[in-house]
Amino acid sequence: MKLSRYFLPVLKDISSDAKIKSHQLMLRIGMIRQSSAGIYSWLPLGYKILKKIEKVVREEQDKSGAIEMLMPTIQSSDIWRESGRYESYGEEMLRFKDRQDRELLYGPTNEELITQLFRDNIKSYKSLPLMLYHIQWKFRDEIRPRFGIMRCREFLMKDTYSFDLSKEDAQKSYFRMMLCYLKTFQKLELKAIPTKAETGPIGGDLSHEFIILADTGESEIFLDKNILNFDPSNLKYSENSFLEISNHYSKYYSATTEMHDKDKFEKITTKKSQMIKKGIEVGHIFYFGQKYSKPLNAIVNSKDGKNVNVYMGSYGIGVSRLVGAVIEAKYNNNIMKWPKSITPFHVAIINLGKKNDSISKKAFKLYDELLKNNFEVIIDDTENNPSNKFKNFDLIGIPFQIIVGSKNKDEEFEFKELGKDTKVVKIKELINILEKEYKIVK
Ligand code: P5A
Repeated sequence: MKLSRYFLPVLKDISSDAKIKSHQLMLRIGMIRQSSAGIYSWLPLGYKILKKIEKVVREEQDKSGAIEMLMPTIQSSDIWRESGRYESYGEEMLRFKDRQDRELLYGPTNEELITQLFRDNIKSYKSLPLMLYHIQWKFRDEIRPRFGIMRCREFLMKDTYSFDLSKEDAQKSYFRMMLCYLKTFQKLELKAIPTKAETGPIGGDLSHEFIILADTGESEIFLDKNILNFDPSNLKYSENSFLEISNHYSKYYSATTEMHDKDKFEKITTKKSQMIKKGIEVGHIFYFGQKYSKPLNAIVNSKDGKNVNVYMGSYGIGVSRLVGAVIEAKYNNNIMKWPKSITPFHVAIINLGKKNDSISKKAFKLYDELLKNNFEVIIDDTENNPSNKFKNFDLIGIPFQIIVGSKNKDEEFEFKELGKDTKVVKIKELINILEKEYKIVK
C-alpha cells in the first residue's frame, strides 16, 4: 500500500472528549470516526486491525470445536416475549416497528434466537454437545457511551452458545470455552484474568469476566497475584485441562467489586499477594442451565427416552473493544506497537527520497520485492518531512520499519523493530528476519 493512495487521515489536534489513550490514538491515526453518539465508522487502518482480531478470535473458536454461523442483527420481539426478557431488558434495547407494524429490535445479544433455532431443528441427545458461534454487530443503547469504541452503542461481539444434556456436561463446555478464551487473549499478547462476576441481564449462576489490567479500565478487581501464573499455551481441549483450569482459578482469589467478599479475600490471600487493580472487561462467560430452554421449550430426547430441557451457556468477546484494550496495554511514551498477530501491515518502508530520485527508486524496488514475498507492506511515499514521517509511524505501530535514506550503500537498508536499536541489513537478511517473525501469520 502506498501511503499517498491510502485513506489515513492523521489528526494533529483531537477533541478533548477523548479521555483515554486508546480513544485519542484511534482518532489521531485515523482508525475511527464517530458518526453519532457511541456509533463509529471504522476507517481502513482501524478496520484492518479489527478484521485481524476477528481472525484470531475465529481461529481459536474453531480449534475449540465451536461452529461458526451468522444470525441477523434485527430480531423479532416475539421470542423475547417468550423468554420474558422483552420487558426486563429495559432501555438498553433499541426497539422499533416495520411498515406492517411488527415489533422488531436491534439485537443486544442472541440467547433467544439461538435457542429458537435449536428448538426448531434439534430433537435428539445424539446431536449434543453442540457449540455454535457468530461474530456480529450488536446494539445497546448505553446511557453513557464513552471511551470511544470501548463503551459504545454499536459494537462487534463474538458470541458462542453451548448446548448439553446435563449440568455436568454443560460445565465442561464452560471450561472448554474458558480455555479457548485464555488461548485467544494470549495470542493477542494480553494477560486476561478470569474473574468471578455478576450475571446481570444474561442470568444464570456461574459467570466469569475476563479482565485485562489497565489503569484506565472501568472495572475494579480484587485478586491474588498468584492467579496470574497460569500458562494455557500447551493445554489441549481435554477433561484434564478443564479440571486444571477450574482448580487454578478457584484456588486463587479474583472478584469484581460487586462480587468482592472482603473477609474471604483477607482470609485466603496474604498481604503480599493481594492486588486491587483497574481493568477492562474484554470477555464474559455465563452458565445459565435451563433459563432459556424452559420458557422457549428447547427439549431433546435423552437416551432413555426422557424429554430434557437442554442445559446452556453463552460466551462473549468484545471484538471491537479489544482494539482499544490492546492499545491501552501496548501504547506508551508516544510509541504504539501492535502484536504481530494483528498488525495492520507487517512492515513499513519510510522513504526519505524525493519523487523519482535514486533513493525513492531504491525504496520502491524494496517495496516490490517484499510484496513478491507475500508481506503486507506500507510505503510512505508522501512529501512529508522526515521527522513527521518518523513520528507518525511510531504512532501507527507497525512493529518493523525500514528507513531508506542517503546514509546507506545501494544494497543496504536501515532496519528496526520498534523500541529496539536500528541495524543495517541487506535485502536477503531482511526477508529472512521478517519470515521468521511472521511465520505464524504469513
Ligand atoms: C455472552 C455472549 C453477553 O452479552 N450474551 C452472548 C452474553 N455478555 S456481555 O458481557 O454483555 O457482553 C460480552 C462482551 O461484549 C463487550 N461489550 C461491549 N463492547 C463495547 N461497547 C459496549 N457497550 C459493550 N457491551 C459489551 C464486552 O467485552 C463484553 O465482555
